[in-house]
Amino acid sequence: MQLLFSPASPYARTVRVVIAQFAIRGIEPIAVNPLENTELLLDANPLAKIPCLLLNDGGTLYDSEVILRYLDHEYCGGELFGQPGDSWYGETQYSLIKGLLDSAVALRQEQMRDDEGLRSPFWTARFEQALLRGLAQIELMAISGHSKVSLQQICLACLLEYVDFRHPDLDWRKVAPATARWLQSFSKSAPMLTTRPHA
Ligand SMILES: N[C@@H](CCC(=O)N[C@@H](CS)C(=O)NCC(=O)O)C(=O)O
Repeated sequence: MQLLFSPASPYARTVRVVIAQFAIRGIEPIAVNPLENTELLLDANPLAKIPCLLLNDGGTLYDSEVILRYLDHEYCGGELFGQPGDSWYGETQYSLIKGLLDSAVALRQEQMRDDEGLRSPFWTARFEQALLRGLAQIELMAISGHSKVSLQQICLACLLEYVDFRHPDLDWRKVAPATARWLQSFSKSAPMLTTRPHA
């Protein structure tokens, strides 16, 4: 199998961390820049988005949630998602983190529009506020309290390090100080260290 990813993508990073965390073998990472619209990526995903998992039978899986569910089913014994109905609150936490990933990436797109003189102050503020409100909510949840590494923890850590990478001026630690302390130790694990975002 092959995983199309970019070293900056937080969605792809959630998949890469799970692959490392569960020592899943047989997946070759292939770095692509989604904005270059390569034939490889367009053949895999008409949306031209990463991550994509190219399966050995010629099929392709996207987006990150589908790939994570596939890996969980095939290699992680259902430890990540559990059974439907096990925890609707856990599913909601995952949805909140996915929504915050969307806000952080949309905020990055606003940054990139600066070069074209098209950045929107309205949308910039809206994405920043969603991030700060969401992380204040996460501070109240018990996500970082679990001793066993969970899907929510992996995705949250990928989100927070992406925010630090692309939006270093967003002072999220003010609204989520306990989460920030948790990240300090969580980010030192090998799966996190070997997948740190870079341009
Ligand atoms: N919902 C998708 C989002 C994937 C996504 O937006 N990836 C970004 C990179 S971080 C991308 O490929 N962007 C290219 C584009 O939007 O054209 C997922 O979870 O995989």
